[in-house]
Amino acid sequence: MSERSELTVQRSAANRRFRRSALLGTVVATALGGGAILAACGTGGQDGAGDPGPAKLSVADPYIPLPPAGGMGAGYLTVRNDGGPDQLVKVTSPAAGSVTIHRSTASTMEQVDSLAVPAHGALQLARGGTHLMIMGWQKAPALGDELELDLTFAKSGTISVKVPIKELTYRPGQS
Ligand SMILES: [Cu+2]
Repeated sequence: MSERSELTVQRSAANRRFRRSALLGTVVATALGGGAILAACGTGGQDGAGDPGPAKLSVADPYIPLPPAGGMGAGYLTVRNDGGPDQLVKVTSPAAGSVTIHRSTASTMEQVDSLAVPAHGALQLARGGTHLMIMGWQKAPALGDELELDLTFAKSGTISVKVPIKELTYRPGQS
């Protein structure tokens, strides 16, 4: 009846979806995170106690599972960093009214102001973990569409990415 109750219904539907995928998401995130740590060790830097230098960021594997009609979308991606530390501080989209940074907890999710991008590592936004919450779509998203997301970092400025809308069950690495 009210906008508020409609939003609550959408929220709980999204929560159920996140809970269902939380277990697999955690496994994937752990595996990928381990890889990132190994990679970071491999790039050395043990001799340098000095300045880690500027961050060198790139965005990999962005996707949005097709949201329910008119509902909230979740955005996932990886920010790779071949330089010093940085922070993701804001995300906007020219085609969506609201993009917020969320962290899933055991039973729900909460908004966070920023996420650290570790030096010579990666920030993973993955199922069951941190993600982007996209609301206020100007046009109802459909499979194959792309949504521009503008990621603003504390040191590196803004990186714009075109994020494809994928099937609900999509995982990076699938075609
Ligand atoms: Cu969320």
